Amino acid sequence: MFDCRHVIARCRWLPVIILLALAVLIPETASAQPPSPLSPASTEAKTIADLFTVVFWVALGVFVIVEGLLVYSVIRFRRRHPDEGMPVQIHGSTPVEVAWTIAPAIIVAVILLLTLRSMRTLYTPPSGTINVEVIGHQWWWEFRYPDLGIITANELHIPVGEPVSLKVEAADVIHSFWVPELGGKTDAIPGHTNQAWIQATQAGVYKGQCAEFCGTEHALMRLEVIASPSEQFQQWVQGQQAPPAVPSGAAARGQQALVTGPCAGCHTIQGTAAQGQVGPNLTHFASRRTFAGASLENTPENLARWLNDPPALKPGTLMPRLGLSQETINDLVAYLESLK
Ligand code: HEC
Ligand SMILES: [Cu+2]
Repeated sequence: MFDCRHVIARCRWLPVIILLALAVLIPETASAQPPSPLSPASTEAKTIADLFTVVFWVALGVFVIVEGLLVYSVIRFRRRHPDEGMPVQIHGSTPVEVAWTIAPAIIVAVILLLTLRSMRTLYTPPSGTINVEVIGHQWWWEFRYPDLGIITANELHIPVGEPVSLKVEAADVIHSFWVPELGGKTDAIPGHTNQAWIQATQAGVYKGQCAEFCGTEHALMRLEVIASPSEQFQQWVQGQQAPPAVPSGAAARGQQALVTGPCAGCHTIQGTAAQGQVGPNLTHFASRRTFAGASLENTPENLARWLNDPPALKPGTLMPRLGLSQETINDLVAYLESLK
């Protein structure tokens, strides 16, 4: 038979070695630095992170006290000799029970009050100067600025320091809008609007991700929030409001192919006959850093690969493979990359 005692005696240091190895290896593999809710860059994310910090230290204190008493008792009252009898058996102690009922009740009440205070901050948005409708689609995000007449995809532009009101909805199934550094998750539910707001405190590009499993490409349903100083934001707004440049040469052939081809049934390009509502609005496609749910960098090479075979880059995507010729693809790329 396998004798456990020998293995344990010999490998007494094994758990320590494993823990040390993990402590060294985990930060190594996690060096890609995913966005963390603990490095908040907005008023509401900070509210959440501050609450988390308090709860964390309280929980750590409770853990240390409880585990400390436990370890102390285990060592202090252990059976020292095999012939030692049973210890005195006791049952119940009113003072101790009162203490361990009241102390946790106080701790939980304090945490409750702090939580209610944070929730009040989170659910009373400062009156937003900018309104955005956030619409989750399988598997990309649509952003509409109804007051500014802008519709874009996967990249939400906001000015730093100003509260932005979000109305979160979904076109098909339930999604969840989540940008860890800018705030908590907001469910995107078909037929129901949820409210949220963001007030970015630092300029930057913040990565987000759909946080509710929504089908095949859930993992590639990403987004970016681009928070920039007010003048830069205004420049972006003007760029988006301007009609796209009139194409010439290859780009003009690309426009022709797009407007007369199947693309027009799914995509809108303002000022053209393409008015489809299935896929992202492409009016200012070239102004975006990324595409396809912020999963691909917006370069002519990636765009050509995408137009050739979308499901090869994003299996399950609702944009089908259209069997376009290399020439048509080149023209379409020239056109789309001219839509600044
Ligand atoms: C059946 C509807 C449909 C057709 C037809 C279609 N698309 Fe799409 N397209 C989509 C959908 C849906 C997406 C979003 C894909 C995703 O991110 O998963 C998309 C994404 C795109 C994108 C990336 C946009 C972004 O910002 O993420 C481009 C560019 C594009 N399509 C161009 C075209 C062109 C050009 C054609 C015609 C040759 C075309 N599409 C035909 C539905 C369609
Ligand atoms: Cu989703």
